[in-house]
Amino acid sequence: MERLFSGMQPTQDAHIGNWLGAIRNWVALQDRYECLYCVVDLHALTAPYDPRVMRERVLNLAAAFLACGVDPAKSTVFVQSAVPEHTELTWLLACQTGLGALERMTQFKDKSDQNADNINAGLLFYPVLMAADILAYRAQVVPVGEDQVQHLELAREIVRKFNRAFGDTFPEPRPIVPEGSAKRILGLDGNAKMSKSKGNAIALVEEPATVRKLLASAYTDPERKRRTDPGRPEVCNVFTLHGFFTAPSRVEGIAGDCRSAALGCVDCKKELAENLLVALEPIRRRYLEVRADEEGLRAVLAAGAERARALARETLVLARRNMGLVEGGRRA
Ligand code: AQP
Repeated sequence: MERLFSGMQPTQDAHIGNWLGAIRNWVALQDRYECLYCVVDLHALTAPYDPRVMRERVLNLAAAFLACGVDPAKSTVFVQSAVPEHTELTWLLACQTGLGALERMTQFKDKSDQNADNINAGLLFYPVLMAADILAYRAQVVPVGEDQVQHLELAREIVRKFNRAFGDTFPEPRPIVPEGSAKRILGLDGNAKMSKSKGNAIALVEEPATVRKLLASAYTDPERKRRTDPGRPEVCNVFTLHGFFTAPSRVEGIAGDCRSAALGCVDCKKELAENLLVALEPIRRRYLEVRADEEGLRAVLAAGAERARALARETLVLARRNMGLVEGGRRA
């Protein structure tokens, strides 16, 4: 089986965009690849955060992975900072990465705009750490969302440069877009990508009353000002979300009723809220169980970290040796 790596940041609790665009696919990929799924807490340090809540967020996100069906018996589930080889490899790779390439990354530019008062070097190094995450396991396959394509391309470039300079060390990781994966779910503002940090998200585990309230505030077709105006489902994010949570036969009916104004936005959102709640209920139930057993959750993460570390150590021995570093200085 080929090896697959994917990670998610514990910036806030996971949302339905993370589920549709990533975690849901991870579950399906477990039977086809040897999967490593990681809570990438070191990446999350690049944005301002409160150290008192970070620990909770890491455990919440790991619990969300399991609640969605990531199975530790099939996949290695762990926390990035528990495997220090990620940061060591980051340095080795950084010395093979052009500064200009890092400065050109779209996400670096976007995040620098968002954090104008905290443009830290970690933001710039983010793609190198991401390359290290993948290459520490010599993973061949990476499921990517739209916004990670550029970073993965850079990781491939780093591999080519590294292998040219030091001999064949890493495989070039190949992006895969899993079947049926949602490329870019928009937030409740109907405009920007649903993001943990943008406050436009519906959390994966949320009180039903909050889900209803949040959806009631969701933007729809901006040109539909009155209840009697015909709507345009093709530009409406609420309609797009129906596509994921409502039976296909009913989705067609909603499109027709929206266009003819037989269905108003308020009722359309209410219907979506109920369907969304049905889909999320089993995840929520399982999440509450997993999260209540913190000892069990920590044991899963400890076992995952141990396995991940053994793999990463092997890679680091090879990388250090190929780079000409002295081997005797530390235990392999
Ligand atoms: N809106 C989205 N639609 C589809 N897929 C999405 N993903 C995130 N948002 C959407 C996918 O989730 C995975 C993990 O993302 P991440 O946590 O590493 O970082 P992100 O993409 O930056 O997610 P957020 O929510 O936008 O986090 P913040 O606000 O902290 O930056 C990725 O596979 C991503 O494609």
